[in-house]
Amino acid sequence: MTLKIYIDGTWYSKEDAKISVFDHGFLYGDGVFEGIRSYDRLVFRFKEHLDRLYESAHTIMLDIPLTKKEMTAAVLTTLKMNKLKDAYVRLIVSRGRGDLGLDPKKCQKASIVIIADKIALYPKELYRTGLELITVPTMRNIPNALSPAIKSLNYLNNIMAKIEAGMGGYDEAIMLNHNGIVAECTGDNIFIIKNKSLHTPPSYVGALKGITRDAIIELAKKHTIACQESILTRHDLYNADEVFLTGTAAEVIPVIKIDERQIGTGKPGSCTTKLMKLFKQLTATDGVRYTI
Ligand code: PXG
Repeated sequence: MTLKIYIDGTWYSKEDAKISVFDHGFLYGDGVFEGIRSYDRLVFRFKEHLDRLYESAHTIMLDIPLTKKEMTAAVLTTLKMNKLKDAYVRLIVSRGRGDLGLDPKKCQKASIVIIADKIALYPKELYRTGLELITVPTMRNIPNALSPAIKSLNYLNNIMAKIEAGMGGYDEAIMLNHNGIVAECTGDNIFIIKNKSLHTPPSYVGALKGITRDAIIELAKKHTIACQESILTRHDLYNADEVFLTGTAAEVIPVIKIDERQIGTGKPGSCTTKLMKLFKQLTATDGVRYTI
C-alpha cells in the first residue's frame, strides 16, 4: 500500500504528493513544523505539539487555516488511512504559494502537509552503549535574532552542525551559543546529572522547548529527582556524572563521551536508565487514542 499524504484537505499517494516551487516554505524556509510520534495507537503529547505549532505560527504571523480541532482530526485520519500503530508524523505549515520575493502578503493561504510514516528507529545498540558527541564550530542562532522557541523550517545551522559531527565520525553535535554556553544538539535537548540533580539549559540560551524535555522534567518532579534549568559550560558537561539527550525521534538516549572526555563511568548511568524506563512507561499510557 502506498503512503497517503495530506496536502490542504486532500490525501494523495506518495508519488502524487507535490508542492509548488513557488511555495515560500521551499523558496525561503518560511514556515513551521512539528515532529510527533504515536506509540501503539496513542499520539504522545498531541496537544503540546499542536500548541507549540500554533504558537510558532503566531509568532511568525502565519495564519493556520485549520482550527486545532480540525488539525487533530486531519492528523488522526492520516494515521488511520495509513494503518499505522507506531508512527512518526511530520506536520508542516508553510506560508504557501506566492511570487518570487520575500513578501508573504503575496501568499494567499498557508499550506498544510501531514506525512505519517513508519518511525525509523535509532539502532537499539546505541541505547545500551551510549552516544559519543562532539562540540562543533557552527553555533546556535542568536536567540535575539530568531527565537529558539520557534520550530521553523530554517534548520541550516543545525544541519551544518550535524555535518561537522558526522565528518569527525561522531553520533551527534553539541551546539554552543554565541557566548560559548551549551544550548542543545541538532534535533535533541541535552541534560546532565551531577550529584543526583538534573540540569538542562534554559530555552533563552538557544534551546527549543522540547516536548520530550518537558516530559522528563515532569517525570523527575514526580519521582522526586531534583531538576532545574542551568547555564552549562563544556566543563560542566565533561565533569557530569551522566549525560543524556531527549527528543521525539531519539526519546531518551545516553551519552558516554563528549569531545573525547569520558562521562562518568563511561557507561549509561543509573539515573539515565531509570528515566529511560519511566519515559517508556509514559509513552505507553499517556496519549490521544485512535483506532485502525
Ligand atoms: N531541539 C531541536 C533543535 C529540535 O529540532 C528538539 C530539540 C527536541 O524536541 P522534542 O519536542 O521533539 O522533544 C528538536 C526536535 C525531524 C524531527 O523530522 C525533528 C525534531 C523532532 C522530531 C523530528 O527532523 N526536532
